[in-house]
Amino acid sequence: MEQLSRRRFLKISAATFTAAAAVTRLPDAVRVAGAAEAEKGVRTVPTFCEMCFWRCSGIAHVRDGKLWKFEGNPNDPQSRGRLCPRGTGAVGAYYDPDRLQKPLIRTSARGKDAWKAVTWDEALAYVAERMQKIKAEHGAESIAMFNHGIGVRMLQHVLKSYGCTNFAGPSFAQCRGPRDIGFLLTMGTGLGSPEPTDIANTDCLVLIGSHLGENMHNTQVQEFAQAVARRISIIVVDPRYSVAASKAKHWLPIRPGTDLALILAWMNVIVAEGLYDRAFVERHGHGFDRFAAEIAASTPEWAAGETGIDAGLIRTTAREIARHRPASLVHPGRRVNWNGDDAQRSRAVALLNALLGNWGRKGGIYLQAGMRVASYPLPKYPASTRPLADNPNQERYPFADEPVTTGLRDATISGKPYPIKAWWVYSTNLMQALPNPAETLKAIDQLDLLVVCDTVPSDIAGYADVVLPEVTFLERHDELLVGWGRQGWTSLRQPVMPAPADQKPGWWIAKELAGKLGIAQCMPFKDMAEYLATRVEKSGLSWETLKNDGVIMGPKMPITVEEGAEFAFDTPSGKVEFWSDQLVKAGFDPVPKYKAPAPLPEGFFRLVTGRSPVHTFSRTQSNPLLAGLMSDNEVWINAATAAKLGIANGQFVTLRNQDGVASNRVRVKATQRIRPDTVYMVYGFGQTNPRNRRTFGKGASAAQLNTRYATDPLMGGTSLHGNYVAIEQEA
Ligand SMILES: Nc1nc2c(c(=O)[nH]1)N[C@H]1C(S)=C(S)[C@@H](COP(=O)(O)OP(=O)(O)OC[C@H]3O[C@@H](n4cnc5c(=O)[nH]c(N)nc54)[C@H](O)[C@@H]3O)O[C@H]1N2
Ligand SMILES: Nc1nc2c(c(=O)[nH]1)N[C@H]1C(S)=C(S)[C@@H](COP(=O)(O)OP(=O)(O)OC[C@H]3O[C@@H](n4cnc5c(=O)[nH]c(N)nc54)[C@H](O)[C@@H]3O)O[C@H]1N2
Ligand code: SF4
Ligand SMILES: [Mo]
Repeated sequence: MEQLSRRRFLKISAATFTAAAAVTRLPDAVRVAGAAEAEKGVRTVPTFCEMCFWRCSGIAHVRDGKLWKFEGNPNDPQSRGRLCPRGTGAVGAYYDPDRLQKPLIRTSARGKDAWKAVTWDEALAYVAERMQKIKAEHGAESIAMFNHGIGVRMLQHVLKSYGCTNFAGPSFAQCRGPRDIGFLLTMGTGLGSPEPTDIANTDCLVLIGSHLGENMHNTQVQEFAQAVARRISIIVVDPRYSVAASKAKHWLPIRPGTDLALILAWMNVIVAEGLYDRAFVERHGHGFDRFAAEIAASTPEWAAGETGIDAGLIRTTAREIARHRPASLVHPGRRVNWNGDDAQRSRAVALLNALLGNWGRKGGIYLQAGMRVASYPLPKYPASTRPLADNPNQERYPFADEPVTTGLRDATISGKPYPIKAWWVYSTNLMQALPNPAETLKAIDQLDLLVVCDTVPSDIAGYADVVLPEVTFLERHDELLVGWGRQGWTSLRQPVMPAPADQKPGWWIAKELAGKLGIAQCMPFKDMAEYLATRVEKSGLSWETLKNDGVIMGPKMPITVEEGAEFAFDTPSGKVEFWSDQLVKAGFDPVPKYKAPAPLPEGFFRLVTGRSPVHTFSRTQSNPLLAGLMSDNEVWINAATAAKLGIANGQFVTLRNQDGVASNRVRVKATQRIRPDTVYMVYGFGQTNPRNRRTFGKGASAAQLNTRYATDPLMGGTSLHGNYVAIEQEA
């Protein structure tokens, strides 16, 4: 039997599968590259997008040697032939005049804008020499890496082959980590990406924060649009009237930081009124009675006082959610790190879904299907006897199953459990991604070497000792994407255009570096095309087909479970853990317990963040096409609050947080679409590298105002909504 998911949670015998699985039907593969003949002078190349990490496959069109457009690949289950605005805007990333052009070595103090352009040979010789010295003095573990995205694969492989062990990305502790750990503790599996939410077939969708329509994760947004057209029940919980809220039957404008009270009250109603899936809970629930006793006091009347949401509305929505089960779905969220105790809130979301009995059911959470692709035989990595620096022996964050960025930053500052002397930073803008940039700078002060590999002069590149200019995703091969979803798939990233200057692909940089470090044998292939073709052909798939079509689909597999099927969850009890013995053992609450957020100081507002549909984090602000759509961010302030403060819509203000840290000047959006006690900004603006003309000083940085953050004791996630700001008018 095929493996169903990486952290497989259901142990199902083959005979119990439903035959007619809810697999999205894709058209027969379209010959993408062959289409070129039809349009004279136009070359088409399929490749997958890196404008965000949803990884849609697209088709690039090149006309008369110019990159003309990038559109969706109909063969691809992620894009289904359509890209989001950022994907379409990828053309602007290629033509961005502020792209890094040549390797740079810093010629003055860190953070000063003085550099010399050097050859790749000089740059990598410089890096390799410092790495050798650090390894000799402190061990290879003292060279750490921060990274995001698939492009890092070969660089990471070379560092691992050199003996490095410390790698961390913000996609865990600053993003989906608390959610995955909450679900892992409860259901025995994390959810990964794309989330296995069957929005296409659900009759009731609850979005807690998840701002689909601004969060442009393509497939989900397409299914959400269809759900709106199908007129299903949509319930949105958000202190802000988001795009999703504007499509909802119920908008619950919750007081930030109190969501757990609402979720407990919903479960209270569903349990007290016997509206849950009794058969599922009896068969698959562990500790349900103790759980029910724990939440007995969490009534809607109690929750109303915490959340600011009417008790009657809490009751009505609870019944509505239960009425549609099992085709009722509480979206697990993606960036759930709001308050620093988010793994427990995510556990409550998992339990609410369990009460609806929607696991492996149509319109609920489906079972992820994958496909097998052979690996390339590579030499083994040297063994290390030292613990990982971010979370030695899992003692700091007992349930973290990926490295914690801020833990690695702490280790760099303290030198414990051992000194960290070099950072490689690949495709992550740490000054924006991590809370409290002052701590990042303190850590950088401890380093003998900071290498940043980026495509544009990012904030973090401004502090580097060596800057390595990578080509954009449109100019390179990367590791294969092996996707898990309703049906497994594999897609290819391949070069569309030549590099416009002296930029190089990550794999090429890795290979050159390996040579200079004396470990060339760790990349025993001529180039990435040879590596990829080997993997594909070894799997019995056709390299030609993949190059031409961009995507190869895996076998169809059942993604729902048949009524009455025998299966077990991959938790210690084999069941959904309504009561968690492993949490008790580790000294944590067995059932999520609500803790009220600290009260707002007088004259302050809670600062929360989110996304613009046309930008990704801080990675697209430099793109001329996307900057043309939105060049800076605004601060959303409730219209009545603004009037009281004498602030007009469109006026510039400064935000000053509780620790006295001030933002850049930022435009006010005075609107009724937000609670009076909350202000909102799109994250990723207010960048600090003067070499980037389109981003420098544009808008305000939410990260800079995040001086205070709480850390999730279960898994190391950091709160990003824990700061208060006062609004200061310009003289
Ligand atoms: N305050 C606040 N902080 C947050 C969040 C928030 O909402 N508010 N969101 C959090 C979340 S959910 C996430 S996932 C993280 C994201 O954080 P990051 O992963 O750090 O994302 P970016 O900030 O976009 O940094 C990406 C960097 O990669 C560079 N880059 C882009 N393409 C390429 C490429 O092809 N090659 C190379 N070498 N570099 C490239 C970009 O120029 C940019 O400098 O941030 C987290 N931090
Ligand atoms: N266009 C675009 N799309 C993206 C991205 C991007 O950069 N650009 N990034 C992608 C990534 S990596 C991620 S992780 C996702 C993140 O996107 P999501 O996971 O959908 O949302 P969050 O960032 O968690 O939350 C933002 C929303 O939560 C609301 N909110 C703030 N505080 C609270 C609170 O206390 N309670 C409740 N209920 N709501 C609150 C905000 O008003 C906002 O609407 O987006 C993905 N999609
Ligand atoms: S969601 Fe948009 S930016 Fe992200 S991969 Fe897909 S098309 Fe690209
Ligand atoms: Mo994220």
